Amino acid sequence: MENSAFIALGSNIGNRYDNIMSAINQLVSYSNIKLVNCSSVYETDPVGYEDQDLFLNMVIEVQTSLSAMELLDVCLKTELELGRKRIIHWGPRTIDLDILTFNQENIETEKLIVPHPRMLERAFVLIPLTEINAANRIPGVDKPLNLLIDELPDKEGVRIWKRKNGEDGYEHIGS
Ligand code: PH2
Ligand code: MG
Ligand code: MG
Repeated sequence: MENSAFIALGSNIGNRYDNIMSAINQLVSYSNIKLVNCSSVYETDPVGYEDQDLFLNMVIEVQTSLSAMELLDVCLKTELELGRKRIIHWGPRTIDLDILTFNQENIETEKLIVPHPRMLERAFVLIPLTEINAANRIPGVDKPLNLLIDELPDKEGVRIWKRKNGEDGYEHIGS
């Protein structure tokens, strides 16, 4: 399990919390993906395409022996298994799994860009990420996360919804 990745999760269709928990359980059902940490769950105003329901968002940290591309395939497969349909760009979704960072790597391929290119502007990503990113840094970015968050305009759109309950995280995440 030599690789470390942070993954953002979001949902704004159906039972949003169940969708997020099912996605995490699906990921950790792979023997080569281990859950290391998870943030609180936040309720967030939609960004980009605003005429849609509120999201739940959170960030998790995993360790994995998969490559970044293999982890992406697992994320996309999990989205499909949970019934995601891509209709409107940035529109409503049952589940969205975005790889934010993969080790300290910069990856630019057609299918995957890491660190996630829009994460720096998104309070719904940076706020949960800071909660669990002890280094307080994104690879290749000079500013620490807490300063990046200070500068974001839409922080009020990100409200705590379910606080992480201690070291064990969530009762719904199996092992
Ligand atoms: N995801 C988007 C577009 N807008 N807004 C919120 N609040 N949360 C999201 O996860 C989200 C979004 C595209 O991935
Ligand atoms: Mg996304
Ligand atoms: Mg996505």
